[in-house]
Amino acid sequence: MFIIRLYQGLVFAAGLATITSVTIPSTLALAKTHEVSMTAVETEVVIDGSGEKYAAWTFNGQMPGPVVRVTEGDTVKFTLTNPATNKYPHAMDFHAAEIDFLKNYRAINAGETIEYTFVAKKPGIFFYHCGAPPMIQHIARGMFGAIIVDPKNAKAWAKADREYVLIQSEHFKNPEDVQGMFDRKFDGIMFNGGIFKYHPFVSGGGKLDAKPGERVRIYFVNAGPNEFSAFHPIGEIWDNVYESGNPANKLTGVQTYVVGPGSAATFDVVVESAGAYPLVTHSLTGALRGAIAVLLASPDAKPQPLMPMVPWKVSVPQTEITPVPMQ
Ligand SMILES: [Cu+2]
Repeated sequence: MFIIRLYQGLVFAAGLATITSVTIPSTLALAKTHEVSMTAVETEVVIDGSGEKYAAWTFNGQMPGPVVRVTEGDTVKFTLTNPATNKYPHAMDFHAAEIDFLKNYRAINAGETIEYTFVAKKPGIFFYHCGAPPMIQHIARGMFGAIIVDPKNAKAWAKADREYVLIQSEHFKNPEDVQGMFDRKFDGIMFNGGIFKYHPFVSGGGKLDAKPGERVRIYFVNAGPNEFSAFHPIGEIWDNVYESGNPANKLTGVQTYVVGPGSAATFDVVVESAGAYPLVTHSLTGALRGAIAVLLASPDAKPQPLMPMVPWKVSVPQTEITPVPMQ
C-alpha cells in the first residue's frame, strides 16, 4: 500500500484507488473535477500491535479507506467496483454529497460497478461509508473513511502547521455477530482501524508527532456504528473546534467536544510545550479499550502522513497493553 499526495489536485489515494484531477474550463475558474475510483475488498486486516487479524470488509483493502481530499466547489466523479470475487453487495455513501440516495447509494452485487457525480459544495470533514444492508455490519467491519473538502478561501481559518485524520470506530471481535452490533456489545474502540494504534507504550504502537508551538489540525470522524465520541486532548485544550469541519462553525477554548456517530469535526490544538498529549474519547470505556492516540510534541518531530500506519505495520510483537493513566 502507498499514499500518493497530489497537492492542488488535492487528493489522496491509497492502494487500489485511482484518483485523477482535471481542470475544467467554466465560470468556476478554480474548480476541478476529480475521478475517484474505489474497490470493495473483503479481506483480513491487522487491528492491533500483536498482529491480530480481522475478517474485514474494506474500501481498497484498508481500514479506514483512503482519505479523499478536494476543494469546496470541486466535482467528484466516483466509481465503486465490487469485484466478482467478493461474496457480498456493497455501496458508497458520501456525506459530502447532496444527491439522491436511492439512485446513487444503492448496493451493487459482486461483479458490478456503479458511478455517480457530485459537487462538494460545503467545506468540511465528512464521513463516507458503505450503506449495503445490514449497514451496521458493513460499517463495523471496516467500510468507512473520510473526505476532506478544503474551504475555497484558505484564509477562512488559521493555517495549520500539521494535519492528521483520525477516524473512531467500534471493534466487534465476531464480525458475523450482527445482533451483538445492534446490542452495542463492542469489544474495543479504534482510531484509524487499530486498538491503541497510536500508543507508544504498546508494542507495535505508533504516535502522532508535532513540534511545540505548531497548530495541529485533527480531522476527526466518528464512524460508529453506534457510540458517541467525547474527544478530549489530555494536558491541552482545543484552541478551536469546527463543527463538521466548516470554518464558519468555530468554537474557541473547548475541553471536550462530542462527535456523534456519522458526524465529524475539525480540532485545532497548539501544544504549548514538549511532552505527551493523549487524544482520547473521554467516554472511558472507549479510551481504555483502544481509543487513545498520543500526540508527542518534540522539537525534532518529523513530518507524517495524514493517516500514519494505514495499514498497520507490525514491527515488534505485543507483550502487554498498558494504557496511560487517565486524568
Ligand atoms: Cu459493504
